[in-house]
Amino acid sequence: MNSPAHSLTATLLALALAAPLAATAQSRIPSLDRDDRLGEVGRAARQKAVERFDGADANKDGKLSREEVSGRPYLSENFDQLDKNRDGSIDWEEFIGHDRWKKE
Ligand SMILES: [Ca+2]
Ligand SMILES: [Ca+2]
Repeated sequence: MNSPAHSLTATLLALALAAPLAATAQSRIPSLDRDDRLGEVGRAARQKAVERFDGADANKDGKLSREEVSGRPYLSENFDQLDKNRDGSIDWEEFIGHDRWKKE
């Protein structure tokens, strides 16, 4: 078990390392209103993500509970990491990992 001081250091280090990567990933997300190939790819990817999200959202409340993802290995294994605000469910933005694509 980590001492509190050690885990704080580890957390700060993780944040320092993760932040630039997250910023890079974010800037690579194509804007959906682009009129070119990248916009097209983005729209297709968003559409696929919507289908996967809605397919898992059995009660159609716009978020995925632990139960709803129980048959989906990636989502259930990474549930805690994906649930960034720790409210016990994965919403659309947590599902796609950024906030640049609105669901509809
Ligand atoms: Ca749901
Ligand atoms: Ca959440």
